[in-house]
Amino acid sequence: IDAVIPLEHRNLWKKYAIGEFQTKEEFQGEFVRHVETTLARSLYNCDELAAYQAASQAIRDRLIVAWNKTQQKHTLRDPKRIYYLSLEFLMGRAMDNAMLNLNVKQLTGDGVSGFGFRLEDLIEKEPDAALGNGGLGRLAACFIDSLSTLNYPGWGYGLRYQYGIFKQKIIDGYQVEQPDYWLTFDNAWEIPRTEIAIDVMFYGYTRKFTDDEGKVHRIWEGGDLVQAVPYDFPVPGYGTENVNNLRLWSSKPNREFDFAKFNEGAYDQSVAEQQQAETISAVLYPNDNFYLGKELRLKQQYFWVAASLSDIVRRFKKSRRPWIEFSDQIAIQLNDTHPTLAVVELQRILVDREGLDWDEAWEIVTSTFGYTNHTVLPEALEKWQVDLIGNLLPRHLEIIYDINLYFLQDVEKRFPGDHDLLSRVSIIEESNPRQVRMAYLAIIGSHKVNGVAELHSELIKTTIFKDFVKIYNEDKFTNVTNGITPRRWLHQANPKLSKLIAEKLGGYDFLNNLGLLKGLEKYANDKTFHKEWLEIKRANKARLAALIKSQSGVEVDTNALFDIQVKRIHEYKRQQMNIFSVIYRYLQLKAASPEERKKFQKRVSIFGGKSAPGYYMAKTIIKLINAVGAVVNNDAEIGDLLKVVFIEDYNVSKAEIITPASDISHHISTAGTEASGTSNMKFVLNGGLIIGTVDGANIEITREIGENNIFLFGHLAEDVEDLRHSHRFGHTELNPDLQKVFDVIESGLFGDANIYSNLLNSIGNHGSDYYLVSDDFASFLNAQQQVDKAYADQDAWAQKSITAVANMGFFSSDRAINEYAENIWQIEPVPLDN
Ligand code: 7GP
Repeated sequence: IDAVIPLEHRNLWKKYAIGEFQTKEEFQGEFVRHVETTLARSLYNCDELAAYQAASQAIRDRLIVAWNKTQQKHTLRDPKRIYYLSLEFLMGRAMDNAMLNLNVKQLTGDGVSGFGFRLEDLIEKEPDAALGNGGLGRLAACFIDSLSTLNYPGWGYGLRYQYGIFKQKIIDGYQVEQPDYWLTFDNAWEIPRTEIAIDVMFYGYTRKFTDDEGKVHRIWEGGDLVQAVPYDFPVPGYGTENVNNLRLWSSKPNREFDFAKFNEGAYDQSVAEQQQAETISAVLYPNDNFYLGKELRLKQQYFWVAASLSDIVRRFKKSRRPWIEFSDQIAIQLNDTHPTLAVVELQRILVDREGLDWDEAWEIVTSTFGYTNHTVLPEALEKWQVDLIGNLLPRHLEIIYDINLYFLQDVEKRFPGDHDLLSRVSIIEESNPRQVRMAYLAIIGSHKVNGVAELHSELIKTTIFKDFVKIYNEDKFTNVTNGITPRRWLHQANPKLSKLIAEKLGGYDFLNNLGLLKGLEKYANDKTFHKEWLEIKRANKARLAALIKSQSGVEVDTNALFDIQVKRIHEYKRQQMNIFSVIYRYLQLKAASPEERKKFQKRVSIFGGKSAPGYYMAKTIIKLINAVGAVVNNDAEIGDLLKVVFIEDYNVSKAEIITPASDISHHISTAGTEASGTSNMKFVLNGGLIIGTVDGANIEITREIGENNIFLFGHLAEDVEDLRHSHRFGHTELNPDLQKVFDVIESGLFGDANIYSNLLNSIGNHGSDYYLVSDDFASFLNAQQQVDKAYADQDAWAQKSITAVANMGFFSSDRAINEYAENIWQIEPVPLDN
């Protein structure tokens, strides 16, 4: 490349190249320039928002320089790349993260304070990039952080929703949804790439034609075109100059077909079509662990997959390598089944457009893709109606049929006469209406399938994908236990703890090598260290108490045990069981004499999380939590002994305040239902202990930190089927303590009992109690008692907490990404240039 650019140009360029900020004065100069030129404001009307925007522009400039360098280096070296396809990236805020990763937080703080601003206030001005629902989307965000930090050449591909996950208001105790228009002000953290717009087609028909050599082809034509415009989000690594890219697509009307209508004078129609095109990437579907068969969602999926693959293939073709090298150069990971159409699209590109033979193309496809499953819940598995796909993507449906045909022929050869097996594993479910089973298509189209925690990866092999284990080699199925980035979830969220750990370990290396936390173990019995440790927890609790006060007006005592459950509201996550136990505690307090009461451990029971807008049961649970809070928090007899708060609009930036403040947190899904969980890891990493079921990653956390440092309870996954069966056929009595709780709810203590009757009837009154709330209730109450007892001895508690943190190294997303890189993607880090 250098050879074609004259030396004098190169030198001139070098002379003016932008470097890193060395001093606060350099930053201040850039800050003023951005206020005056980029924002067209001045000293006299630079408010906090403008100051945030100018500061972020200044930092973003530095980020972009590093991003450019990284991309140029990758273009030059042309290493194998990983593309992570995820319909959700729950990024949260960018500025704090960028400052920490570029190591300019101190000088930025000093810089803005020179103009009378506090950096903390500016950070608060940034809206969350909330382009995800929960665990799956936040995992993707942690993963691209690790890809950058570990110098892997990796891009994320997703959608640039104009509306992220809705904002949650609590009105009269109920969840009310408000739109999250996060792009009101210019977003400094994205770079529009209008010059690389890609056409994506929908509808139309397929046509058969025979070429000169007599070969029969099918092509797809006559459809509507929509444009995909990429927006690039630089993703900085920590302790490296490497800055990877997250490319999010935005849908725009296709200019050509628009103008035609416009010319004909069909004015309003052309405008309507414009708006329709923009609808595709307008809004994130707000469901977590739940599949909804809406056409617009299918459009989103294909739009994003088609644009991403076209981009990937274009980049590959620039290298002029033969097709056979495609999977030596490219790995694509499917984050759940949402991008499964990519399997079909790549096959279509290779066969219909590039003229490869079916088998040759299929070999390339299957060695390129890997598929990660994130749930075994049946209601979350995608099954698209055959007719819906056939109408929107007629050629893709043909290809799906062919993939299925060849697959079933193969199965038939290996298991002759097993017709049951054939119908069980067919991609097409012969139901009415017929459906395409996306998970099966993803398995058949990938070379590796993984679950996200050990138990989950075992469960998918023995339940939902059992037949495929028989058909394929067992080692097609593997496990990669989830992880979290210690940069955001320790260093950024809990700067005090991060600093204390750095002091003890002699530096911040643990942020790149979380195993080094092990070095804390020798302080586990050190009483002075306990004091420092608990002091930080206290400070973090005070920070959360202030948030609670400002939001709900409730004052909480930071001496109380902070007991937290924040995550999406879902029956399987069992917030209902938690609030029932809080009611039980309240009843016990009320029944106790004033003397006895004093012996109770003070608690603040903190809940937070969104319900899917159409999820009636989850919404009822939110209402119940708020109603209990209204009664308990205003009971003068109880005072600080028990408070119940629901934190409105739980999101990433609130999680950064909530997580470090926890003494105990709840991860209490019915055994076998939570694939992994990742907030469990965040809480323990921040010195909070957990009360949990033997489910998901709780099991591996226990293995790592020791069973004395976690409060486990409840039935095991292997017992769940039998228990459910017994509910159906036996007559099972409700747990007596739970019955007492139901009785007071039914007495109207928390408002009109009718509001809760469906919730209660799903458990008691011959309800199926599918999530085993009653079966686990006694064991749950017992675990709560153990928590109270343990908390009474603060030194013993600190020892548990420190020991737990010291052993959390395994749960870094760096470890997870290294496992994917080695076992699934076969990619290597690209070393830094010096
Ligand atoms: C979640 C799982 O529920 C959670 O256990 C896991 O930690 C997380 O993925 C990351 O792997 N699943 C979803 O958020 C989800 O919507 C269905 O999965 C597609």
